[in-house]
Amino acid sequence: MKRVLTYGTFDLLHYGHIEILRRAKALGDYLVVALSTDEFNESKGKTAYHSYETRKKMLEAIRYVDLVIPENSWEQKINDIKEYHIDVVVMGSDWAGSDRFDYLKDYCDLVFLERTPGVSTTMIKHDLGLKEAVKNEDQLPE
Ligand code: C2G
Repeated sequence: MKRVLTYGTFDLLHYGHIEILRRAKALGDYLVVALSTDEFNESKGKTAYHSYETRKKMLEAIRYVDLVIPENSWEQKINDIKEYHIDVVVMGSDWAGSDRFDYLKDYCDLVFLERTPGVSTTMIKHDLGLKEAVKNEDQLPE
C-alpha cells in the first residue's frame, strides 16, 4: 500500500485541483490531503471563499481522495509523514525547490507535478470580479 500526501487550500475547487489530486493518487494507492485551516490560511495571508468544513466536504467527495486532515502549520509535515506512514509527498511545480518542502526528501519521496495552466483560484476571483463577500442571499442584486 503506497501512501501519498499533498497539501493545499483547495478553495473554489477547480480542474487544476482535480488534476493534481488525480495524478497524486496515480502515484500510489491511498491519498491523504492536508487541507489548510482557515486560521492557517490567515497566517498565509489568504482568505478562502469557502470555510474549512465546506472545503473538506468537497475534497471528500472526490474519488481520488481517501482522507482529509487539517493543515494547521508549516511545521507539521514530518509528523504527518510519520503518523500516516507516507511514502511520497506530491505538490504542484510552483512549490519545487521551496524550503517549505525540500527537507522532506530525508523522510519520504518528494514529487512536484506540473501545475495545470490557465486556471487558479486567484484568476477565478479576479475574472468574477469577486470583491466584497456577500454575507447572505438576500443581499444579492435582483
Ligand atoms: N495547483 C495546480 N494547478 C493549478 C492550481 C493549483 O497543480 N492550476 C496545485 C498547487 O500547485 C497545489 C495544489 O494544487 O499543489 C493546491 O493549490 P492551492 O490550494 O493554491 O494550495 P497552496 O496555496 O499552494 O497551499 O503547505 C502548503 C500549502 O498548504 C499549499
